[in-house]
Amino acid sequence: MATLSYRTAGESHGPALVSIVEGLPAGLSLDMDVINGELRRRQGGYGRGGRQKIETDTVTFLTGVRRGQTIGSPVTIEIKNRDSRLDDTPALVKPRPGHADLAGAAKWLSTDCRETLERASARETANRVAVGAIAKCLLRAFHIQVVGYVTRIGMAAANVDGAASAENLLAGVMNSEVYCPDVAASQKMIEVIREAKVQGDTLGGIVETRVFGCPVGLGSCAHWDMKLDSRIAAEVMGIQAIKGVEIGIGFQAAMLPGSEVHDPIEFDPKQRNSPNLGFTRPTNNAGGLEGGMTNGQPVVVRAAMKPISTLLKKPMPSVDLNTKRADKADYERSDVCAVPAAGVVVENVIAFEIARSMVEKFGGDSMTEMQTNYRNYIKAAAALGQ
Ligand code: EPS
Repeated sequence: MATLSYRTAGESHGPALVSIVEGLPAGLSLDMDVINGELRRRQGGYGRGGRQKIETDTVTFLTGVRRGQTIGSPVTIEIKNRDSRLDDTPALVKPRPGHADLAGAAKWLSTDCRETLERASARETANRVAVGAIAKCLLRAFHIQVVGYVTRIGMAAANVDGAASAENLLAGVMNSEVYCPDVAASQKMIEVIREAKVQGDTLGGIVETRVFGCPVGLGSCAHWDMKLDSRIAAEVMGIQAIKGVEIGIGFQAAMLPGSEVHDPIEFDPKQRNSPNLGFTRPTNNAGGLEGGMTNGQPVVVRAAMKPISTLLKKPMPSVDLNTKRADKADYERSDVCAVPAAGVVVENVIAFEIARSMVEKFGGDSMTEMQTNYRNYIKAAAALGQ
């Protein structure tokens, strides 16, 4: 079975971030505007810190690409760090509650948390956004759109129309400094971030991603680790500061009877040859996934981000790892709120998982082969029954 995979490497203040992506079919056009545009969006969003004023994240392809297209060999991506000074970074001996500092220092037998935090830093998410943006280029060839947005920052919550189109959501996101399609809520979110900054505090929130246009049958119920919902949850939970992941109505399903949770199945012959094969659902509580497989409805994923653990004016109680005496946690330059940026990361790792499931189902060494396989599947599936 053809599959797609990636690894990332790089420290926050090392010379560069790199990723290797394997399994991309040959002949995939890599749109630099899309890839660098996603990196730019990750750097933005109201509430970001000083580092983003130093960096202009852009991708260089070191391998696997010729004249803007993949050639079937591993693709290596480089994103240079302008703030490259790893050897000169100071020791950090008073771990920040909530960060990887304490556990990492003990794990690697050190009293200096620096080496842990350099890799644990959310700077690494630039890698995952670049990889996800490549996945978006692949999904575009199959008219699959992935849209992410913010639904909550601290106590400021948005109201997002569950039936909104990808285009409407995108337009709303592009117009908002916090990447939230609800105009009034965006304003409130900016206010709560501003207030947190004045207080020297930080804020978390909730982000949501919807994937439009997935064909029925991506993922598999054959094995737990082939279920698309399990893979998406693992990818999203692997993002720095994410503490919860929901699919569809998620935890709310536990409170309602089955008759109010499950989405009735209807058939519209006009849509028979489309990715949903004509099977429409008046509701989408399942978030587009049943039995770990896409059911033709938009895939809906929500993630909760905790507030950033580096606090400027009110460092949390901690302990000096050298003296073991009580002290305040160290301060490192940081963000007040990175929820909008996290939304971009979530959206892109989900794009990667959808692309991986597409490659597994439709495979092939080239885009031409993969597109032929896709068309044949829709044709065969649409021809079933009367
Ligand atoms: C980040 C870069 C980092 C942090 C932030 C995310 O750069 P620096 O440490 O030089 O300011 O701003 O990382 C964290 C919040 C964290 O806890 O590690 C980025 O590019 O996203």
